[in-house]
Amino acid sequence: MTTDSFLSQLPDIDPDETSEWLESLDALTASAGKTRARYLLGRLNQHGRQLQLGNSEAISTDYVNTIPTEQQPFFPGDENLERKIRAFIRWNAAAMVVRANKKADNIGGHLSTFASSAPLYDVGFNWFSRGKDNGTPGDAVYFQGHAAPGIYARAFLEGRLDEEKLDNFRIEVGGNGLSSYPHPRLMPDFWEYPTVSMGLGPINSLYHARFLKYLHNRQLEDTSQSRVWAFLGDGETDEPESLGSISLAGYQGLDNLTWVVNCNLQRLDGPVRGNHKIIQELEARFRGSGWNVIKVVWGGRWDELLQRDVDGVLLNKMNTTVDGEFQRYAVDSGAYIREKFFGPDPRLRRLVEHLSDDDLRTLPRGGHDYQKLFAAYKAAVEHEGQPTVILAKTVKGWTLGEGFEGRNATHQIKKMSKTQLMDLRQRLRLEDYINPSDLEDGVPPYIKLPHGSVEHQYMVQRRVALDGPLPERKVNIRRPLDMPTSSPFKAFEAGSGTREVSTTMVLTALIRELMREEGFGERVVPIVPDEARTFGMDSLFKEFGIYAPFGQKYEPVDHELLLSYSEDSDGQFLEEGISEAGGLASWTAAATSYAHQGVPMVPFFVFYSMFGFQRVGDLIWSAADSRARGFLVGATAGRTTLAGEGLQHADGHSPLLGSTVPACQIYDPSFAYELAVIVEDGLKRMYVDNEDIFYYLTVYNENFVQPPEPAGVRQGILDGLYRWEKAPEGKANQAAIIFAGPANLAARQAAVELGERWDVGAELWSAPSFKRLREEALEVERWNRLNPASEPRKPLVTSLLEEGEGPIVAVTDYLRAVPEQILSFSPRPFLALGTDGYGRSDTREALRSFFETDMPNIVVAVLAQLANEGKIDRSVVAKAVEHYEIDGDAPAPWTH
Ligand SMILES: Cc1ncc(C[n+]2csc(CCOP(=O)(O)OP(=O)(O)O)c2C)c(N)n1
Ligand SMILES: [Mg+2]
Repeated sequence: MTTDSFLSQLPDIDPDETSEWLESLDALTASAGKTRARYLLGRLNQHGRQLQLGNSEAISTDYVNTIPTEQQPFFPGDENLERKIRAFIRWNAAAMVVRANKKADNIGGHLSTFASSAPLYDVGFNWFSRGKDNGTPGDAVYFQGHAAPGIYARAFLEGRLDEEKLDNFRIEVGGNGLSSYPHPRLMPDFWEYPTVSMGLGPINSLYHARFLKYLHNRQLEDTSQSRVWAFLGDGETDEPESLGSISLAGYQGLDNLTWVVNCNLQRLDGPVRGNHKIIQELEARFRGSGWNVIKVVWGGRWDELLQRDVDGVLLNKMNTTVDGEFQRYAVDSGAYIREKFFGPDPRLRRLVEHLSDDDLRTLPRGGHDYQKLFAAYKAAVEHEGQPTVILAKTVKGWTLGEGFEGRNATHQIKKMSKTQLMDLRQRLRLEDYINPSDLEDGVPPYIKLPHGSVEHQYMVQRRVALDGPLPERKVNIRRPLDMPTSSPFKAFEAGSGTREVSTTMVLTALIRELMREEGFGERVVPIVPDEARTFGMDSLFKEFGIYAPFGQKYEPVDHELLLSYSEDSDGQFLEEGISEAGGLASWTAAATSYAHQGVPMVPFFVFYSMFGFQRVGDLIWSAADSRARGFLVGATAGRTTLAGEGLQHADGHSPLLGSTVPACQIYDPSFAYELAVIVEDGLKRMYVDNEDIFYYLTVYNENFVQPPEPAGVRQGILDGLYRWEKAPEGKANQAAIIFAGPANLAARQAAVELGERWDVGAELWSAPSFKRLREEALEVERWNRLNPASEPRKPLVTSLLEEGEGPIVAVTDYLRAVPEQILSFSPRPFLALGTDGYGRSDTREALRSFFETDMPNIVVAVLAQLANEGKIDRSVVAKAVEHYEIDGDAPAPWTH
């Protein structure tokens, strides 16, 4: 309740007493001034909280450090030595980027980001973030992507990377390079979490922390010793993914999560909030979302000024100066700062009389003050019940000198002149380590630390104390996953008898069977973004419980029902609310649990298929980078099968979008048994053979009788194509129809119709994966091209389709481009039908007629192909068009 509504709600039971308090405040303000009055109000408020009166905390506080100087803890390390090591790291990070750009012109890289955040990382590396050496999973650290040079530079000094590697920064093709940003796909022993697409690191880290709590609360693993750290940029917080889920971290009390936002006030083009204050804005948003916020705004040399600021004028100036102006102070002279910041108010001017212009210019920001940062990190890890965000104010390009610091263009500068390098050498006090003559050729040398040197020993010992190096990706399966033993897949072989069921219902049944599987079921993680009822998955709520870390504090409205909404602290079902991004991040956390915790989990993220690759494709790409293993399921799939929902819902292209992700295995099964075979094989490939792949499956809501599994089709299902039914014999002409998904219905009708009415014997083929077929064919094509001396091989799809005769028509509920993935490998004339165009609302029948994928259109397509081959006369096609009342003059569906 806000203070105002609280006041209007409660009667004043002692108005005289109230007046007395108010009058004292009036008197105080009149005599001691507004600042003093505000101070006392603040103290009262603080005291009220200590007495647990339930008074609310301010959403925004003054523009000063959250931790007062007197509460700063003792720093246990050797600060001078750490500063020296940091100078080495800074130098090497810059040298690496400069050298890379000398070696390969314009290969890129970033200097200024790490320059502004070096101590933010050092505090973590030296004092807080845990490695994996004692057999535990340690901490998860999400590094800001374009700060990667600094992370490499540290690993080099520690002796984990050699000079050749550093010289191959961004030169990866030769196999001995360093990736531009954190990419576990490319450096699977080093990087753990991809971050560079802005916003994905933050949201993934958040759900990672939540997933650790989930594992813990479900007693699958004690994760209490692992903390998730994410370093992000202040500009990055503009991405909806960055802040979109922070309230979840708040209400779920993720005190195992710490975010460090490097508030250098700049993004790529210029200021993040030139006319406002990003730190204040972020403070309010995080506090309002239930986070513990620690601002580290000012370095220690401001303490003395603030202590003498009895009138509050300095505080007022800090509160009212906008970020664009602060950025200006970072680049301008001490005289300018004296004039503009301290100048207008004589009391302020007096405050800094004793300081030289140079002192003023170098008054440090909090994010460059090691002790302030140490205090903040310590407070963060000790804080219970809430996640913590540290907002650290820094200067972009700090220490890099005039051309860099605070400049709007600084983000993209990647070259340094000899003068700039000399300047850096001096600022970092590296005169004893860098010989000016070594800078002549513009290829700055690296500083190396001999093993046994004081600095090297200190660095390594700090990491030993914290259980080993970081980052390091080390897959150590500590809790192996036993495969299902009771053959839960068997039930789907027989088909559904006379019952009409959809593949979505089959999927739910399959997931339930897997979850009930002794010893395996507990590892299944069903994830849904507020759509379980649509998919019939609400039936899992009661049996397995919906995860709620603090349990269910209310009796649900449907408590009398068998399938009530049951939340539980050890619930298995992850109900993510309306956030596909959140669901995907949650899935990624579960799908990488085998690597980060050594506890393989089997997540099924089931979403409206339209809101998958299209909506959160970048998160899926980053999951692939993370080497995720699990199942993504696009439910209510298909452009004509989801009948009434229309343009924004009717997915006709997700398999095509998905096919752009190399690790993604895409299957569009028609039947229950296909789905079961695919999932069974997927479990084996991912969790027994340890392939770093994941699956995208499409399931539909159209009910029909599920046929039994024909003999000998398993391999065909997995390979992507198998003959489902032979053609009737004795017909004048032959053809083949390939189908996937619910298009099997029209295809099967068309085969019957072609035989009965048009004297064509059409065989039916099921193609659960055009992507798989295409990839196999491309590999063969490449091999043939590059091995001309050898006997040419034949793609599987070509050999299979050579088995029959006559033209081929392929039909799915997606764009024609989906089956056309195999077009160039077809040995026979090939025509794809599909749902190109915008979806719309209507009945399935009307939509399939509109998109020309129904039975009549398949028949006409087969006949037209036969006519093209000269097997029948074109007049037969004309007859068919007329017979089925198809309007050949109607505009194509994709044109309107
Ligand atoms: C989704 C996405 N959009 C754009 C970019 C390009 N980009 C890389 S860094 C950057 C600016 C980052 O600013 P900030 O987050 O403040 O980081 P800083 O370097 O200032 O610490 C941009 C726009 C990106 N990496 N990802
Ligand atoms: Mg920034």
